[in-house]
Amino acid sequence: MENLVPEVLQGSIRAMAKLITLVENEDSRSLEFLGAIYPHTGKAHVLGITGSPGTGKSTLTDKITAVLRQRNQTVGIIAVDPSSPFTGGALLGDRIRMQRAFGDPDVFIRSMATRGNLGGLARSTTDVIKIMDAFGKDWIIVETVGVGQDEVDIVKAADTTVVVLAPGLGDTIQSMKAGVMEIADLYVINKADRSGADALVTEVRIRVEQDAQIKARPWQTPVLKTVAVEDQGTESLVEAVDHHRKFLEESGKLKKVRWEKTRQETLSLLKEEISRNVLEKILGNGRFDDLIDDIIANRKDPYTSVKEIVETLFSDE
Ligand SMILES: Nc1nc2c(ncn2[C@@H]2O[C@H](COP(=O)(O)OP(=O)(O)OP(=O)(O)O)[C@@H](O)[C@H]2O)c(=O)[nH]1
Ligand SMILES: [Mg+2]
Repeated sequence: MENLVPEVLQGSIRAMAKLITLVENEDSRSLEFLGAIYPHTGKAHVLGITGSPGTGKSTLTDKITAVLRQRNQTVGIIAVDPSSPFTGGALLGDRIRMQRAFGDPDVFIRSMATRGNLGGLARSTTDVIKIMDAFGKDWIIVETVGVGQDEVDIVKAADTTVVVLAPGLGDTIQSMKAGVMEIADLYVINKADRSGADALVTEVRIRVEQDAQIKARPWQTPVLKTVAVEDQGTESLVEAVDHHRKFLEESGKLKKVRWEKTRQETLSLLKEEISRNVLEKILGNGRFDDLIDDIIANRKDPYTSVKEIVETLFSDE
């Protein structure tokens, strides 16, 4: 296989797309390529956009992209869709909604659906961010559905996280999981053309203030209103993101955030590598199936057996 790395670094869209496919297919060759592009990463600003289904995340992403393009900034978009792995229906919808961005060679859109577990998706999303970053994208926008604990891992890859809420979707602050307050750098109440938007803004603002009183935070989480379909409030939203980016840089927090991110990424790579190697060793010789027979026949129990396996593993070495 050709070495895709020089081409990606020179800005070949074809090579970038190929490398992303390798990552998605968990092709073993991708690790070597990812290692080689790694020193060229760290320049892009990663913007996470998350929120309940249908709140307007894709529409917002499209409008934000338009604002960034007016500034001549290049954009990579990753639409993560953990909820519908097989249909592709939502992805198609995203594609149509982001149509405008599509004709522009400086906007690269990639949809990603889960194959296995969400942990795997968080890993491959991180890898795709790295590829787009090394390619030279100024901004990388990651859209994820939901703000449950599972998605938090995906969002952790972002420098700035926008949580999108909308009136009339059962989106109340009570419905928000505890983790959401932790990850939101900015709240957007979209569909402000609908009734209930102002009430939702007030509700979220009160909650943000309460939260700020409990934990003294240097960053005041803004709560903004948008009507994405009419492109209202998107300019201010991008300005608020700029503001957050500046805050991260000037307060030295960006360094801390990236250190923590690098730690998490390296740790999850390590876990993956350990479990792959160790399981290969344990499952390779067929004795594991004999053990299951023993467990079923009550000759052994799984708790003691697992402990024994691990002990043997380490005493071997
Ligand atoms: N009234 C109104 N409708 C909007 C607004 N923004 C988006 N919509 C509509 O809401 C629907 C969902 O918008 P999307 O941008 O697809 O929302 P999403 O959050 O990306 O949806 P999923 O990816 O499926 O979770 C679409 O029909 C949009 O046209 C808005 O500000 N006002
Ligand atoms: Mg969407």
